[in-house]
Amino acid sequence: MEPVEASSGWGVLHLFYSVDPAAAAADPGAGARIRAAIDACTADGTHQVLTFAVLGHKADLGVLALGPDLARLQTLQRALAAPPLRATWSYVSLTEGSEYTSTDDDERARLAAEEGVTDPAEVEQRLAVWRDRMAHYRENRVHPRLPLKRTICFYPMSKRRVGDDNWYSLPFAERKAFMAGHARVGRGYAGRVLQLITGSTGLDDWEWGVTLLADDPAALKEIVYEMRFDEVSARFAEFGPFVTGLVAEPAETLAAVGLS
Ligand code: 76R
Repeated sequence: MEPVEASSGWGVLHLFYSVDPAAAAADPGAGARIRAAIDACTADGTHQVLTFAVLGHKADLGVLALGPDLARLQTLQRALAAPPLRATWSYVSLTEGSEYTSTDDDERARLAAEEGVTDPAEVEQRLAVWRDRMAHYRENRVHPRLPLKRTICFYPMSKRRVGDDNWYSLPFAERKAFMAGHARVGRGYAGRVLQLITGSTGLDDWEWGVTLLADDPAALKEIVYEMRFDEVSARFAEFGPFVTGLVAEPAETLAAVGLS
């Protein structure tokens, strides 16, 4: 198939499989075949695949694949969905920048209010450094390079649309103020939790996919728990199913799920 690329954002597939033990026993080449399919997807150096052994019986194997070409991601999906793997769930989304990131004016106001910086030359110098940092941050949200943390948690979520708690009927400034509180909680986990928020409105059953990566599984629980008290989550969040897994290189993950 011809490449299919979004004008903005990379494609993201979260794929979940169970392993049929009898089919796996009868097919000793299955692990190598799956590794070859993953290698073919990532061979261009741009598309990335994370594999994880799922904890609990929602699935055995989880695969997070992302990159610019949706056709390439579908090719991987098709190669994996064959015995001894059986697809149990999937989620489709696109990476996205944030609608609510701070603007130059926000940062100018913050410099004045929080740091007392008002001298025009100093403001400009501080803004230049800040713009550079924000450009990197945005680039990493839209075109992420996933690190190999030891654990992963994935769940889809939406913003509520009920009565007075209708996120989509709030004015932009109010939503932005809410999200600033959310980001403050999130930044407390800098270095401990890496989050990837991908958009799925119009693409799958929920509005966002939340992927959390951390070496310490307790950090996954703590960040989600703390977020529950933040007003954005407390008032507006609706959640789908949660899946947790142990991330490793493909060969190790496949061995862990009985596909060496
Ligand atoms: O501009 C930015 O990217 C920083 C501010 C920010 C936005 C706009 C941010 C920061 N997030 C944003 C958007 Mn988030 N995030 C979640 C969850 O379980 C729950 O209750 C919520 C699941 C977590 C754990 C989390 C973590 N975030 C979003 C959106 C889109 C909303 C929209 O557009 O309306 C969702 C659905 C969402 C959900 N968030 C952060 C984090 C963390 C750790 C940060 C700080 C990142 C950093 O500063 O490095």
